[in-house]
This record gives sequence, C-alpha cells and structure tokens, in this order.
Amino acid sequence: MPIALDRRTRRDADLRQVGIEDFLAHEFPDLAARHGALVAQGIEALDAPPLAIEVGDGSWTFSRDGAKLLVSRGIADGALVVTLSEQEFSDWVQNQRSFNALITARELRYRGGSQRDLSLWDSLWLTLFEGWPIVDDAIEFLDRHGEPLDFARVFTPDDDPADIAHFLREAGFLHLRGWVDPADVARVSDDIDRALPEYREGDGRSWWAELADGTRQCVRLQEFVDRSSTTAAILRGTRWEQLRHMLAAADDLVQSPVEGRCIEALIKPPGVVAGASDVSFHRDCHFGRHAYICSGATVGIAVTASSEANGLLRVVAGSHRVVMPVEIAKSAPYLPVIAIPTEPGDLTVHLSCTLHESTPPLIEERRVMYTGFGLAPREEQVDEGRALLDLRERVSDILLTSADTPGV
Ligand SMILES: O=C(O)CCC(=O)C(=O)O
Ligand SMILES: [Fe+2]
Repeated sequence: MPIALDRRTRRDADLRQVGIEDFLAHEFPDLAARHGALVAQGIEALDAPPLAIEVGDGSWTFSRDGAKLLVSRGIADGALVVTLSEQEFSDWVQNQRSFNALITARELRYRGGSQRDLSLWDSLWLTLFEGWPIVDDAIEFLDRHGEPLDFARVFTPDDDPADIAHFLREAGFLHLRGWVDPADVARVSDDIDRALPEYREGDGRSWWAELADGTRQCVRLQEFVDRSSTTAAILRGTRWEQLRHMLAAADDLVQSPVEGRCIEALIKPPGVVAGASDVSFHRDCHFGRHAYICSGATVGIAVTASSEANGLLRVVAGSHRVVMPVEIAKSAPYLPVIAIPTEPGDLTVHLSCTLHESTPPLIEERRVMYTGFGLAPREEQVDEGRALLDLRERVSDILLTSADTPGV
C-alpha cells in the first residue's frame, strides 16, 4: 500500500502552552514507546550526537541506549546543546517551528554541534513524533503492478489516473505533460514581463536577488494571478479540475480560490550571487507544521524549458517516506536524486514532505510558476486550500527577514 497523502496527526485547535516537564511527563513516554526504536536506529545510522535541550535553569539530554531513546537530566558529554525559551520550546515541541526555522530566522542558540547535527535532530524529532523513519534499507519503488518505477516517466492525460496517483504516493513526485498548452505559458511569460514594473523591492509581495554585476533583480512575483488572465484561466479550467481530482484519488485535495497569492511566478536569472532565487534542498514543511498540514501537492508550471545544463528542479525520491535530513540530502543523499527536465507547459508535482531543490541557471533565464492543492480542511477556521499556501508563505516570511541566508 503506498503512503496516503493525509498524514495529519495534530490540530490547530489543540495548540497550547507546553512546558518541558509537562512534555516529559505526559507525552514523551508514549512517543518513546511507539517510535523510540526508530529514533535509536536513526541516531545509530547517521551517527548523531545526543541532543540536550536547555530551558530556563533546567537541561535534559535525549540519547540512544541500544534500541531505545532515553531522556535524562543534565547535559551528556558530546551532546548538541540547544537553548530554547519557554515559548520556543512550546512551539518546537508542537511542531510549529523546527530548528531550521529558528536558524533561518537567526534566533537559534546552540553549542557543541554543527548545522548538520541540528538537521539530523530536526529529522529525528519528526521520527519521534510521527514514526517517519530516517533510514529504510529495504525501501522499494514499485508501480501498481509490482514492477520497479521508472523515475524518468512523463505522464500524459492519456495515462491511467490510478497509475499517476500511485506514482505520486510511491515516489513523492510526478512529471506531467499535456495539462497546460505551451502557447498559454508563452502568454504567461509576456504577462510576467508586463507585471514586473509593478513590483518594487520591499513591497512585501516580491523576492529580489543580487546579480554578479551588483544589480538587483526581482525573482519571485506573488499576487501574480491578478496580473495574468491566462494564468487565471489555466487554474479555472476543466483540465486543472481533472488534475486536482486525479492527484487526490482516495484523498481529498482542494484548490484555493483563484485570487491573491494562489500562485507565484519565479524568474531565475543566471549569475545570482545573493538572495533566495535558487533554493537548495528543503521540504516545504521543513520549517514546521508538517503534522498539521501534510501532505499537500505543490505544482510547478514550466514557463520556459528547464534542463540539466541550465538548471531545473531536482527531487529526492521517497523522501516523504524516509525523513532523510536536509543536510544529508545536500552532501551524501542515500535515496535517489531525480532531475526533472521540463518543456514549456510541463508540470512538476511534489509533496510538501518531499525534498527538492532548484539548481541555478547557467546559460539563460528560467521561468516557472508554483501553485498547489492542499488537503481539505478539518477545522472550520482554516480557509479552503489555504493550508499548503500558508506553509509556502512561511518560507517566504522567514526568507524576507533574512534575505541572503543560504541553505533554505
Ligand atoms: O525554485 C524552484 O524551482 C523551487 C522553489 C521552491 O521549492 C519553493 O519555492 O518552495
Ligand atoms: Fe519548495
């Protein structure tokens, strides 16, 4: 059975202030009983140091003892030590903010370890909460008939929707062709040119990057749908509705209203020296909130071609099933890294828990739009389809406050 899209285990309505003593007394024993062995396996496989958490005057260390995860008072030798305020602890322990979100916001206080160790513990903590394993030596990628998946497969509307939905759940991504007319994306590209003069650095709805010659260029246009009737028509079309239905399969995916920030247009110039234009490996849920929102399906619409030679989207197959740490994806991935070269009008789909990155264009500018479908809300206060967009917007908010932080 492939993994279901709906992996939510927490609700916003249950959020509260959680202190460390409270967590250790009431939640940790059960989590450690259920998932401690998986955490211990991950610690051993990746040679992670113990994690010590300091809150106020107290400190506690999480470490492996054989196949168990234990917690003890004090700071163990060789531990990565993270100091959290009560509020930071409460957010972290409810999967609202990860260490990486705190690092990117330049708020994380730590010692005795490296960014790699922090990244390992961001994943190990998800293992503890969700039972999402860090390693799985027996992982297989099979189609509906038990044959090995062809990661290079490009699906068209003539393919069996059940095969497509299965591939997404098994591999964590898709490459689709034939859902958007290449002539339409040529018009979208003109709309991007026309819209650009309406964006200013610091306007809160665009991202900017610095080029080698010192000039600043707009690299991401939010609120783009209001400036592109062709884009709006794509998102309101029957093909798009078929796409939503096909990706959802047995799950319930919704589209947010075609307005405001439902889609963003990205311009990727070659020669960026600073700023978030091309993003290194990350999960869209990497800053937190996986347990509240995942998995949504993020859809990229190729406006120009993308290629190995000129930059493209790369995904880590199966990284929604195995919570391989981000820093490991960057340095020594142990799952297949798949490049998705696209033609104009092609779609890429990745789950919000799938590791992905964009490699920088080398020869010519690349353009792509990102939108997506979120899980149908379970709570009245959440707008239809907003959840996935909110997740993506968190990335944007944090990046805008630390504009040239690498490694997001
Ligand atoms: O630049 C890309 O193609 C990917 C962008 C991305 O992953 C994101 O905005 O979350
Ligand atoms: Fe992303």
